[in-house]
Amino acid sequence: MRVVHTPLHERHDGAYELHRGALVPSFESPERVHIILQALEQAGYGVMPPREFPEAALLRVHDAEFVEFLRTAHARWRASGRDGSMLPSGFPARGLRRDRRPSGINGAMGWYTFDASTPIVAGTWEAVIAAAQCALTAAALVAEGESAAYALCRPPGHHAGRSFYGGYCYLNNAALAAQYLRDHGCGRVAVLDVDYHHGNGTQEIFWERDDVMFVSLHASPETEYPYFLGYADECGAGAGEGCTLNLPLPLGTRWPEYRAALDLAFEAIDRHAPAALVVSLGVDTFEADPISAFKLTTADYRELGACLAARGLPTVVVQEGGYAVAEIGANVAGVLGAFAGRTL
Ligand code: OKP
Ligand code: ZN
Repeated sequence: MRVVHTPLHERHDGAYELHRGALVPSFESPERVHIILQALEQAGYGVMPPREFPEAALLRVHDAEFVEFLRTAHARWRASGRDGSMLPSGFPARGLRRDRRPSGINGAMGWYTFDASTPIVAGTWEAVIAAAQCALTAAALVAEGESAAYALCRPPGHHAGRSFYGGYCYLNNAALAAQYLRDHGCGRVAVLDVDYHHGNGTQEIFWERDDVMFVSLHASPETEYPYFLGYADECGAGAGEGCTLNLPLPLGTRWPEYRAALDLAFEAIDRHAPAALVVSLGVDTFEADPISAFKLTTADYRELGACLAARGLPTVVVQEGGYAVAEIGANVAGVLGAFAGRTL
């Protein structure tokens, strides 16, 4: 299994985020990828840089004005006399207008994001398009006949929607990979999101589609981020009705219950009969994750990898979250090992 990676992710290094009432150093750090890469290189994986893709590939999933906002946001911020991390301070919640996008950068930021944990710095856009290209490259490898490929994306993507960012995510890498597969001869695609947090962006992007199914295992939004989406009664709409499946799980979930939910996920995926699988791989379900509360162990990630690889579907694995930096390499390598056994 090939690993697609570029050091350009380092250009994105948000200084801090709003977390439980305080500005704290960003959990989503370049070190995460350094440690994953080290573990995969040690395990002997072939690492390759991403190919270049035209902007049209992004616009298959994202709104053009939104992409333009991300591209120019930090320059606008600097032009207004500031520097460093951009964070918003107001959002168009209930009772406020959603039909007028403010012309100023502060209002535009609140318009396009939904939280204050997703900083934009001078190099964010460079890292964001590099991550998108990693995901597209992994999808291209699979479209061209590889049985599996891994995109070591950073920043992650599953909270980003057609025209919004948030949750450390700017462009939706997994959605771009799924759309690329659809556009290059692949039949139906299933996106399976195993990050601790609900993939609200991916759900939004494919909500009304029956050609890309979205299935997510995550901590219940009753208490966990992103709080306002990810309940079991969200099933898709229009042509996509029945093509979204949410399996929210309680705090403290361990492997046996997780595994049972995974079986339900695959029952639904099997009914959809996809030609390929995209896995949004977050390892923030780990017992020592600093912002999460599931209890998976490093050994459990090998089981998870075995469950995913056993489907025998062409698979694009896209990196999402995971903030227990010391163990993130072993946990990701644990999942990928099962695929590598099948494809090396
Ligand atoms: C991104 B991914 C809670 C703040 C939550 C955002 C978490 C984003 C997770 N106080 N901050 O799904 O791993
Ligand atoms: Zn997460």
